This record gives sequence, C-alpha cells and structure tokens, in this order.
Amino acid sequence: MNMQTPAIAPELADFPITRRWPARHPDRIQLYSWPTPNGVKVSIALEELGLPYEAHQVRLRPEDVKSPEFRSLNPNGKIPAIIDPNGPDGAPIGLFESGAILLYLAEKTGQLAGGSARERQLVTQWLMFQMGGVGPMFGQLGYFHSFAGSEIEDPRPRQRYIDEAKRLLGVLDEALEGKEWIAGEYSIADIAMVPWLRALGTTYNALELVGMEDFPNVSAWRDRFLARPAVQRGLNTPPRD
Ligand SMILES: N[C@@H](CCC(=O)N[C@@H](CS)C(=O)NCC(=O)O)C(=O)O
Repeated sequence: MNMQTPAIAPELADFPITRRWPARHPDRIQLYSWPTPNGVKVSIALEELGLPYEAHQVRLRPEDVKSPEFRSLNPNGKIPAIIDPNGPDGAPIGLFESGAILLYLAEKTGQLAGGSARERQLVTQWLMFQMGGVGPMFGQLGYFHSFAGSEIEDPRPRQRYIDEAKRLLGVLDEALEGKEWIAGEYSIADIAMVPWLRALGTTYNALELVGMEDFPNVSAWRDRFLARPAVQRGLNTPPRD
C-alpha cells in the first residue's frame, strides 16, 4: 500500500468545523464565508457554475474566524473556505484561499478558466494580479481611508495606497481596452477582481478618492459584471442576517 494513502478515506463528519457549522446537505459543497470581496468570489463562482452548495455564515469576529473549529479548516483564520465532499479522488477535500478555491472549482467543472491552453494562462495571470495586487492594496486603502487606520495622523500610509490603487486601476483600464472581460472569455479572473472594484464604492466610499471617472473601461466592466443574475445572487451569499 502507498504510505501516502490513508487507510480509510475521510468523511465530512471528520472535519471538526462541521460540529460548529453542521451540514444539512452533506452531499453538497460546504461554503464557510461572509459577503466580503473575498467571500463573494466563491459564492459567485458557485452560482455561475450551478454547483449545489450549502453556505454557512462565518462572521469576521474572532469568535467565528479565529475559533478552533474554523481554524481546523483554515489555520489562517480568514474566510472563505470550503469542503467539497466529492474531492478529486472521491474523498472530501477542504480548501482555503479564495484564489485556490476558484482554480479548484474551474478545474473540477472545466469551466470559467479559459477555453484554450493560451487563455488558461491569461486567466491565471490576471487571477494572480488580483490576489497579489488588487486585493491586498485595495484592502489596505480601505483600512487607512475608512476603517481604524483613518485615525492615524501620518498621511503617508493612506496616500501610498491611494496611489497604488490608482496605478492598478490604470493597468486594468488599459488591459480592458476593446475587451469585454479581462482574460478574453468571462472567467474566474473577472470573478476575483470585480468584487474589489465594487467595494471601492460600497464599502470604502473611495470612488472619488481614486478618481474612478478616469477609468471608463473599468467602470463599464464592473457594471457588465454586476448585471449578471448569478453575480447578484452570489453577492448576497451567505446573507448577513
Ligand atoms: N488571501 C485570502 C484573504 C482572505 C481575507 O482577507 N478574508 C477576510 C475577509 S475579506 C477575513 O476573513 N478577515 C477576518 C480577519 O482577518 O480576522 C483569500 O483570498 O482567501
């Protein structure tokens, strides 16, 4: 027997998180999330793909995200995370990091990651651009402009993230010239990126700050994305109340 292969395949009930957030439909993908830009990436992808799933509310308070049960699935203590009861080898698999989850769902279904081998590389490229650039930089802009960091008197951190957000928006605006979606066909790269653009308006009140009117291709892309019914469903999943 291969020493890497467990003698008994794990079951959903073996995941400690299911004791705090029990599965009513253990045959479905279990989503542990909250409707933030990182959280809704996964609910939007699940809605677009039409995969059956069950969403659990994991609030951004230490009692939830930093609880031993949640950290048994994501040791990093951040939403989103999933368990797919039907993983690649047929046994359940737990995953965290929104980008990894998006790639997993695309690979599982053969959808939303580009048609050709060339397009798939472009999807990965723009997904990484979101994970390493847009997400962290916009998140810090939100912190220094709208949340606790706004009380810091030194203007430099806030200005640094305003400048970086504008620079990233400029890169996107140029890349979107003449295109409907960032990597060619509609893909997980769009699903990863646009919820962060939306958050600049809805959560951070920063549209004027970053000069969104200077980026017409980005604004049109955001509106095109938000017009999709699956996106609208995913944006409210799990519900806040
Ligand atoms: N790189 C991670 C980031 C996840 C993340 O930052 N999640 C936030 C919500 S958007 C969170 O759970 N914050 C709670 C905390 O940090 O305590 C991913 O993309 O999944």
